[in-house]
Amino acid sequence: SLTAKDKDTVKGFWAKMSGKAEDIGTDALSRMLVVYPQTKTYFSHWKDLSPGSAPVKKHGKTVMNGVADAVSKIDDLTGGLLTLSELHAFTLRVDPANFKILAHNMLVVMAIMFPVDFTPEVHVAMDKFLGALARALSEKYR
Ligand code: HNI
Repeated sequence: SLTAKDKDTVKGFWAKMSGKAEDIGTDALSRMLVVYPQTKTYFSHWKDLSPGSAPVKKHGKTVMNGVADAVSKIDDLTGGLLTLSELHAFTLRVDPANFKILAHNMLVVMAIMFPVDFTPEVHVAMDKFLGALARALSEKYR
């Protein structure tokens, strides 16, 4: 689980990258849809699922707002994300395995966009945080 130091590292890296959050969200979502095409089924109502399309950009921003909210609730992710978990479980019916897939794509894009700041220490803290976020989003499935 996240140590106090991990939480500080997550908050510090988030402060550095949050200005680029929309770009990170767009690139991570674009990459997920290309590399893991099975994820496209959830977005079949969009007109254009190609990398960087208008709906991909819009949703990239939405998802990163969710991640920003999670950073602010880092001490109680399970409680803080219950409503969002319910939405994904009962309304959107997203297979929770996909949360890990999106988290992986976010890490890849963060590493590309912040090659200097994305140290091994930041990598492990962000991996643990996004893992905890994925678990919190999976909470209402059980
Ligand atoms: Ni997700 C809608 C946050 C992972 C499929 N998603 C949202 C919304 C937020 C959000 C916020 C908007 C909620 C609202 O309208 O009240 N999603 C997140 C976060 C993660 C995540 C923080 C993980 C880091 N979502 C995923 C994954 C999938 C997914 C992995 C499927 C592969 N989400 C959706 C779909 C919608 C959605 C589908 C509705 C989209 C739409 O077109 O309205």
